[in-house]
Amino acid sequence: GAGSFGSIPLELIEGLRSSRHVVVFTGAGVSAESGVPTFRDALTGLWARYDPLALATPEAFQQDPDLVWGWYEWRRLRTLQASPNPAHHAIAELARRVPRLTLITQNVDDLHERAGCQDVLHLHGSLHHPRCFNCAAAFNGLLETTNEPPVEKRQSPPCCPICSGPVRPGVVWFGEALPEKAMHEAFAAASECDLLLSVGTSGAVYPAALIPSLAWQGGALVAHINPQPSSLHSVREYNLTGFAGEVLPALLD
Ligand code: BJW
Ligand code: ZN
Repeated sequence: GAGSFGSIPLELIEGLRSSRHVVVFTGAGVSAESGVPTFRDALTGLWARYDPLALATPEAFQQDPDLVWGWYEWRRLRTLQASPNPAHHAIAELARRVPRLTLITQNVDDLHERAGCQDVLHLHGSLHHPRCFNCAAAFNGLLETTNEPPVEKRQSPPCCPICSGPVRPGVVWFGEALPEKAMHEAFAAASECDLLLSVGTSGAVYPAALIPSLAWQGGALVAHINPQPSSLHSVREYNLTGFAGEVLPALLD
């Protein structure tokens, strides 16, 4: 169907109908309509208000663990208050309609899971799986789940019960390797799929940003769903310019 973003090219509608393996690759924009801030949007993005080098690197955590832990706790609690939006629900519905769907996300929230998607490949980890900074053991202790609107504040991370090292958020910081299994599966799926939907990502962060190009290089159709159009490199690449929560449900009509 046609929405405020214009009409969907017939090639894409037919590609989606005949596709045996669809990959959906998401970034922060898919959660924006749930009220979870993106990173690089000019006014509302996290990096417009906070310095990534002071918060999203292992060095920052070593230097000031209370600052970094408190900031991620604030984000984790805000995420717990958010709910999946029509974009998350449309992806879950698409997964039920096509023979095979691989969902790859750069997001550290759990909104895809809460919309009913299983086996999500989290390339940049999760806010909800903290681990020890020293020995990497998963931390299973209790963390706050308050419903009060929290504000970011310094707070000491819990101690690892195994080595007493500081517990860190289970996300992938700048300069850190991506989780090997998720990355391998994501690259393989992108290379062999028939159609890839890239939703709400600026494509600024590597190696994740390579994923759409692996798909069109492998002969798949690629559609970018984003209010900011992407530059196109292949005749198989399209822009569906608009909000994920509007474009994705329309794609299923
Ligand atoms: C909507 C919308 C709506 C809005 N609907 N759309 C120079 C060149 C190349 C690479 C490098 C370089 N210098 C350094 C590097 C490497 C670095 C990197 O890529 N840096 C670039 C920034 C230059 N990469 C790394 O460090 C990675 N690791 C690595 O390379 O390791 C090497 C290694 C190998 C072996 C051993 C050891 C090391 C790791 C990268 C980790 C990224 N981590 C973050 C933070 C996670 C934790 C946290 O949450 O705090 O991940 S950064 C941040 O960016 C987060 C995101 O997942 C990631 C991508 O952002 P995303 O999702 O695209 O969001 P935005 O905000 O950028 O875009 C939102 C989009 O949505 C916009 O386009 C909007 O228009 C759109 N939108 N509303 C649809 N309603
Ligand atoms: Zn430990």
